[in-house]
This record gives sequence, structure tokens and C-alpha cells, in this order.
Amino acid sequence: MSKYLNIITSCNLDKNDTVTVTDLENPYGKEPKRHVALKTVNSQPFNAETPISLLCENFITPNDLFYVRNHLPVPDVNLKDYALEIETNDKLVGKFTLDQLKQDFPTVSIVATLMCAGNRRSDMTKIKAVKGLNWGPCAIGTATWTGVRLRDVLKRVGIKEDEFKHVHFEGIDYDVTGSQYGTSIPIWKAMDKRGDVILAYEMNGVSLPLDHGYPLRVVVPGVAGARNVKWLGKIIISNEESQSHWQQNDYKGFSPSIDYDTADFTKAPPIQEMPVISAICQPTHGDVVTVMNDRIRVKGYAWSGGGQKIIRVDVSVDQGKTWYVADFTAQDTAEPPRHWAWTLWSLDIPVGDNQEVEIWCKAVDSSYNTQPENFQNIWNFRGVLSNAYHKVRVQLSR
Ligand code: MTE
Ligand code: MO
Repeated sequence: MSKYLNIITSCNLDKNDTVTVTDLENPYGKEPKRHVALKTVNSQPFNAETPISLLCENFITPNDLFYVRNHLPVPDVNLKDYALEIETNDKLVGKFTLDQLKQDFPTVSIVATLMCAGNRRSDMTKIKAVKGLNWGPCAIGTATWTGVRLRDVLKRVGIKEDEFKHVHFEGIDYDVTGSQYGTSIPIWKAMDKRGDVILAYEMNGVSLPLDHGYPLRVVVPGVAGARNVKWLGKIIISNEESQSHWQQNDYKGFSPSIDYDTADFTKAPPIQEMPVISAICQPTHGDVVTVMNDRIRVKGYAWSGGGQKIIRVDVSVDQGKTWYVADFTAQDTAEPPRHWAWTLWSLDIPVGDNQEVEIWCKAVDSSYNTQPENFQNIWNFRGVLSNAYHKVRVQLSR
């Protein structure tokens, strides 16, 4: 493993969590080429979101426009040397090359939305500063993921669901201290037939792109993006949660009155299933929109975690006095609790004779959970779970 230059490679690491090492090897020497249209939020490590004008144009997000969230440099993987290791109680219980995974297990595909737990953080920041990357509403995307079922692989190596509590995933990307990106999920999700957790080697019909985890990543549908470990090197089945920084000291929610100094990370559970969220993608804030037949067209997405499906999206242009129900323009047919993909929606909403309107949207999922109205009461110092109504102010032209 390489020692890195004097850099802080993760925006989420506290200064005290990093060490200074010197080496002439450039840790960012293996970064792939990226689409120029991606909106860069941070360049090293690379973090970028889909341009908002394109996000809702496709139900399946094109690979090269799919948001990228890297905590660390992209690792250099040689397929010839690659094998997935499976460990329990410090013992190696299985080892599979990519070809073995492909040959030994049935191939499955799922359509699933992936979203960073920090998506829409920039809206929460407007209330009060938070610590984290300043994501707009486009740290989300949907893909067809193809691979093998995690449950099939775990069963093959003799794992029984009632003998363990957690399944850890370790990437082969390293931080400055030499420890890998890692996290864990509860074993029920890993082994449940309806959990649909897969070890994916393809994204939208092609080999996983380097930025999205080549050659193998775990896709844990319905849960925070952070658990969908890329460049998967090792799976550990255990009675304890992963002790990694990203499981223990990040991706947790806190009360609005708690800050970095008063937060007790040991008391908050890690974010797994994500709450319901929606956003307006067209028009965008500050646009001048042409009114046609007294209406303007509004388009967006809505999604909920835990396999729930969006059942309704409400839109208002009068601060919530009147709500109009949006039309769904694309939705997967899978039923809850296995509905993993977002819903795209559109609405031609009447705007009266206003010169300017603020468009609001909120979604309702199949558990009848809906979004909070504002950020005041869900503010948290890490800026995660930022799912209040999305509000976009536009000028109208006739
Ligand atoms: N896996 C590894 N190995 N390293 C990472 O930095 N980032 C996680 C997750 N898996 C990460 C990782 C986070 S926080 C998110 S939101 C998703 O990957 C982003 O996946 P994407 O870049 O394919 O969109
Ligand atoms: Mo994330």
C-alpha cells in the first residue's frame, strides 16, 4: 500500500484523523477521464453531480453523467490480481475472482437509485453552515446494476443469517493512514431475498466505470449511497458493526441543537434506509420562464428509501395554499418493499397573473411518509438527510 503526499484526502475526516506522510507517488495519478458536463463539487478527491438540466431527462442516468462521490483517490486495480475475499472471525472463508463470481452464480439485474446521504445539503446550509460537501440536488442517479446476489455468495461460503449481525464491505481505496474505505449493513438486509443486495460488475450494460467501483461494487438498494461500497475488496461477516470512520463517525443524524463538539457519535445509529425526498429539476432557481396557456411546466424527481415507492408528488406556487398533483412520467413497476428506483414527474401548473413565483414540491411514499416543510427543524451539523420541501423561485415572462 502506498503512503501519500501531504494531503487531507477526505473532506469528512476530522483534522485529527489524518496524518502527514511524505512520498513522491501521486495518489491521484490513476483518476479516470470525466465528462466535462459533470458539475465538480471537489476535485481531489473527485466529487461531482449531474447537471440539473439533464438529471430528469432520463429515467436511467447515463454512466458518464452519474454523480461521483469519492472519499479517496481512485485505486489502481489490475483485474489479473483481483479477487474478492470473504472473512469471518479473522478466517478467510471464500475467495472469488470476477470470472468465478460470473460463472458460479446466477446473474441478476436490478434498477436502483443511488443517492448520497448529503444530497441537497446546500439547501440546509442556507439555514446555518454545516460540515460537508456542498451538494445541490443532483447527488442522485438511477442505473441498471448487474451482478450476483450477495445472499447467494454468502450462502455458498456457509454463512447463516442467525449466527451473525453485520456484513462489512471494504474497498481497496486507501486513506492517508493506509486504511480502506469501509462500512457495514445489518445481516438481514444482506441475506433477505427481498433485500436485493447485489455484487455488481455492470452498470447500464457495461463494465463498471472506474469512478463507480470497477471491477466490483456492492449495491444495497434503498439505503444511503455510503453503504454501496465501490472497488470492493473484502466482505467480513461479524457480530459487530464496521469500526471504520464512515460507519462510526460519519453518516449519522443529530438533533438541530447539537454541533460537532457536543455530538456523541456512539449514541446515533448509522443512516441506512433513506427518508422520502424530491426536487424540482426544471426550471431552476432564477430562471425566466415563459408562461403558456397561463401555466408553466415543472419537472423533477422523487424517491424514497427502504423499497418504498412514490405514490404522489404535490406542487404549489402559492406557498402551499393550493397544491396540484404532478403526473408521473417514469416509474418502475416493482412493488414495495422492493421498489428501488426514483419516480420522474412533470406538471403544467397554473401561475395566475404573477410576475414571479416560488415553486414548492413534496413527495409522499407508499408508507404515507412525506417531507418536512422546512430545514429549521431538521438541521443537523453534518447536513445529511436534507429532504425538506424543495423551493425554486422563478421570474415569469409572457
Ligand atoms: N466506496 C468506496 N470504496 N469509496 C468511497 O469513497 N463513497 C460512497 C459509496 N461507496 C465511496 C464508496 C458514497 S458516500 C457514495 S454516496 C457512493 O459510493 C457514490 O457512488 P457513485 O460515486 O458511484 O455515485
Ligand atoms: Mo455519500
